Order: sequence, then structure tokens, then C-alpha cells
Amino acid sequence: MRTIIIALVVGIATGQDLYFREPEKLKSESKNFTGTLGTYAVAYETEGGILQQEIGTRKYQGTPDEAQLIQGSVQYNAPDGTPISLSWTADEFGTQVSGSHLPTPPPIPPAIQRALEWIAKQPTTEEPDYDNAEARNADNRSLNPKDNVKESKFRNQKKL
Ligand SMILES: *[C@@H]1O[C@H](CO)[C@@H](O)[C@H](O)[C@H]1NC(C)=O
Ligand SMILES: CC(=O)N[C@H]1CO[C@H](CO)[C@@H](O)[C@@H]1O
Repeated sequence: MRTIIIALVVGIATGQDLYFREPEKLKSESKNFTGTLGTYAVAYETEGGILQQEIGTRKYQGTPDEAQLIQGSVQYNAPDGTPISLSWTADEFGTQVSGSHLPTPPPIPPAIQRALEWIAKQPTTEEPDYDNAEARNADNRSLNPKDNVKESKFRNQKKL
């Protein structure tokens, strides 16, 4: 019985070591928020070897398209010792994260690739200009019950 209790206590202690570790102490840290809004630089390094940095800048500054750009990276060792390196970029196109440990999508099967290429080659149909009342009235097929196959089928169905 005593052995089981000791094993339990040791097990809990080991689990705590893995999941509830003390935060690592900072070795160095720098922050610069003195620039204009959206412009910054932060970086820190811990005694355990975590190295993270991020900078913020503005794209197309002074134009109507002005957007935020964030570029950052972090390096650390996974519990099994594997060095992990992760970097990210965020701008008007979204966030892109890269790291050699991240899973990558499987290749597109050849048949699907051929289908996608075929679709891309098809002529496009111009979309009606829905902001234009005249164009909206001209495209009235869905409002005409005769053309609405689903609805006429439904109407001919006997009630159960
Ligand atoms: C902080 O940022 C401003 C504006 O981006 C820059 O002019 C300055 O040199 C930076 N200071 C340091 C200590 O890097
Ligand atoms: C463009 C179009 O489909 N116009 C039709 C609008 O509806 C009337 C009858 O409801 C048709 O005669 C038009 O051809």
C-alpha cells in the first residue's frame, strides 16, 4: 500500500514537472514602442534557450491601402530535445506560419489536379450587376414560377 502511495505521489510530481513548470527566467528582453502606431519591436531570451522576436511595421504608409505587417519568430527545444523554429508573417493577406515541424498538406491527386486545370480553362460567365436596378430586373428567371423546376415539381406532388 505504501509503495502505491509513493508511486502515486512521484507520478503526480513528475506530471507537474512536465506541465506546471516554473516560468523560465529572462536572460534579456527589449521592447520598443516609441515609433508611430503599429510600429514596434519586441524580443526576449530565456535562460532555458527560448528566443522570440517580433516587429511591427506599416505597409503602403500614407496611402488608402495602408496595412499592418507583423513578422516574428520563436526558437526553443521541445521536451524531447528537438529544436523547434517557428516564424510568422501577418498582413492584409492573412497570417502565414512556417516551421519544419508543422505538418504539410498531402499532394493533390493527379485526377483532381487535371479537373482543377480543366475548370480554370473554362470561359467565365459575367455576374449580373446587382447594384444596377435595370440589370436586376432583366435577370428575373428565378422569380418566374414556370422556370422554377424545384417548385413546380413540389406543387405536383400529392400530399401524403
Ligand atoms: C525604436 O524605434 C524607433 C522608431 O521605429 C527608432 O527610431 C529607434 O532607433 C528605436 N530605438 C532602439 C533603441 O532600437
Ligand atoms: C431576362 C428574363 O429572363 N426576362 C424574363 C422576365 O420574366 C418575363 C415573364 O415573367 C419573361 O417574359 C422575360 O423573358
